Amino acid sequence: MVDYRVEDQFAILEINNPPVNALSLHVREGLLNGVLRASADNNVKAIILIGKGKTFPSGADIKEFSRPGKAPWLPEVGHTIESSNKPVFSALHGTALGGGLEIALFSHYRIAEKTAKVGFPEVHLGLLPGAEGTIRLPRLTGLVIAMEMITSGRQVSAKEALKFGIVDKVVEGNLLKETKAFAKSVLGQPLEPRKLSLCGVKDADQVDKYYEAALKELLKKYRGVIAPVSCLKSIRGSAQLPYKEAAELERTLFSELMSGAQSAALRYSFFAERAASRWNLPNGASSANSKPLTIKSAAVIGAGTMGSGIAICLIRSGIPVILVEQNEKMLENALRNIGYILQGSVKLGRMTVDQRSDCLRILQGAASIEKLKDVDIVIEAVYENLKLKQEIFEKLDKICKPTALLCSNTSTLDIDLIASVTSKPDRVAGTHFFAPAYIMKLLENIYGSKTSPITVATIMDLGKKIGKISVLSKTCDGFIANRMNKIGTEAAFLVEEGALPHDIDQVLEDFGMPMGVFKVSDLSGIDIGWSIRQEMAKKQGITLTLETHYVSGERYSSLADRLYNLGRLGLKTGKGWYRYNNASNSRKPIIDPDVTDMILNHCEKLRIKRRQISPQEIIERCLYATVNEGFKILEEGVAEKPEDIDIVWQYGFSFPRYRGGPMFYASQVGLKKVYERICYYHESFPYSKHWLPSDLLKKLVSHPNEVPINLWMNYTNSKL
Ligand code: 3H9
Repeated sequence: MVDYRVEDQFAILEINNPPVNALSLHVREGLLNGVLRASADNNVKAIILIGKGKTFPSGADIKEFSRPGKAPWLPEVGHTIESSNKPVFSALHGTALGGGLEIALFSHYRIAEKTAKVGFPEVHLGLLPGAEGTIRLPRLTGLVIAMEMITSGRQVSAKEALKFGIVDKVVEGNLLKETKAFAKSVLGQPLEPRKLSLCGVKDADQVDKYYEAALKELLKKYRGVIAPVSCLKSIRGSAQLPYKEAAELERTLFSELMSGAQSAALRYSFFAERAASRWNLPNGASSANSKPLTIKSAAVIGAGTMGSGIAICLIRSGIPVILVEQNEKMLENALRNIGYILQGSVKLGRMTVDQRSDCLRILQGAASIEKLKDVDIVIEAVYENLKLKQEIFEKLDKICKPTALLCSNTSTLDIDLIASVTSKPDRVAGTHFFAPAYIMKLLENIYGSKTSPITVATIMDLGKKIGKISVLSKTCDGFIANRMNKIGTEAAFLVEEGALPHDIDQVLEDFGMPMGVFKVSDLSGIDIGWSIRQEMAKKQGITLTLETHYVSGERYSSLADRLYNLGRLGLKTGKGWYRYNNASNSRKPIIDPDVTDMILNHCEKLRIKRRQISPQEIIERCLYATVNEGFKILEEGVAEKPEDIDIVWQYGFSFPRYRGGPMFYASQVGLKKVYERICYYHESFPYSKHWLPSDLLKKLVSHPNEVPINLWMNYTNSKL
């Protein structure tokens, strides 16, 4: 794991632990022993630490954090490096992150290859740099930069690291050779001034001022998240306390974070995100044995908000797009709008003027689908109507080349029904983007019963290429995301029973959702939900009225229909569940007594007895109903693993990452407790079939050993 050799009187300790040279036990042992050996060797004048392969260590081994650890610990290795009687040089390339950067900060000198990046990403794992990174970095950079780098987890370039004083030299070419050359130029110089444990923090007298300012920012930016504040406290300690005491404080704060629920959820999320990109189909095909096709050109059908957003994602990644729209005026508007959106990206510094021009150069509009005969993939993004989509796919089937993939951006419709009108159903799949498509990171890919592994591999690969987090779902009504989301349904019932929309929104926001469900509904438009409900009623041959309380034996709330009838369509009309001050163009929701009156009136008419509803009940009703559906989704194989579900929620619905996702959250509450509450609500609300307990959840609770323990279960703190 650490190869030791001596060359030109340099002991080279080459760290070899692919893929990212994480500082696992054997690496720590190798470094410790290597430094001791080199320090005792009279033929060695200096020691060089370098990473083999693509990077210097990118951190501690995160997998080890969930197991009982073993010495030597990283600080011990670090102090052995610093107290060596020979100068130690860290030669950085790739990503020198977390514990890797800490090792470098224990070294006497740091040389970075031009493309290297350094940083402390621990905060993204709900941690702080726990091997004295919070004590050492401020000694090099001063407090302000250290606070910014550590609380944000930002990676900085070698050039910036040189400017901040983190590295001593940036080199090009052969890193080892350049490090040796640098080392020769400083050999013989005293080591004491190079030991950060002996240095002070130069702007220590300003610490209170910097701390207060940074804290204010953090509390605003990361509501409810613990780690950034702990990072800040530890950095404050570095300036206020003697080195040893500061290191002790850091260790205490690190241990507190490590044993907490937020870090468990964030570490789980790190691996869940990577696990979601791996997939297995029931027929044995998988990401490991299926090769994607190369997509060199694409078409998007429908130039509405979704279609335009999807086109942006593709052209931004260099894939030429034909945007098809029958309505020429709409097409013109869409092309102009795309130009504006990209202009906005230039203003925000996310792309250059030239990159914008390159994007627009590979975008062309077309009024008919006849032009699509050569494209590699078509993504249809028209109105959510099965008949319309089937007509389009029937035409595409005749026009496109036989190898072209035909995809639909449907958010609910059965892919098999869409594929059934084509002669090549193996080439048909769903690519469900989330609005706004050019911002939201999630791509929910859907396979039907005939979709081929190559098609699946290609859309999963395409997601990665266009910078999305792709998750695979089997086709069903609503797929993973929309099928599982019961928050809106339960929230409406809770309002009927006694809560008010702003009470529910407050509880959900306190839980960590960026926006409550009623605010989201106002933002997207009350008419959207109304059309879906009308469509559903039409299909069932039912007429919905404002007094409808049950539909096909299922409880139904007509509260949102009342809003629709009043013309309260949300933000766009200045009124919805809330009121908005449109005169000042404000998007700030204001509680509206008219809505309260409307709700009370509705309850009176339907003779619903209102009662006091606790925040705990709001969370349970909204989330446990969702979790129960999540288990059904697993049971039916719609999602392959709980990680896929949680990643959908993090990236599709902004579920707080520090809670892991609904499935992980449930496991932290305790599955037994969640199951019991689901049973209780099932008894209380027999007319809502989403409370019918999932068989899989029941089995997990009663016979845990029969259910395979997966990654998700490894991370649960409370187990069952
Ligand atoms: C720390 O250092 C604490 C210390 O301060 C104090 C200790 C006392 N450990 O992301 P990729 C795996 S905390 C274990 O796809 P990329 C990853 O799961 C740590 N495994 O590659 C994946 O496995 P698989 C602070 C790790 O090129 C594979 O490597 N450091 C670790 O897109 C490839 O990963 C961090 O938080 C790890 N540390 O990106 C850095 N890192 O193939 C976390 C990666 O089975 N890592 N793996 O799915 C990263 O940010 C990115 O992986 C990196 C490379 C930028 C390095």
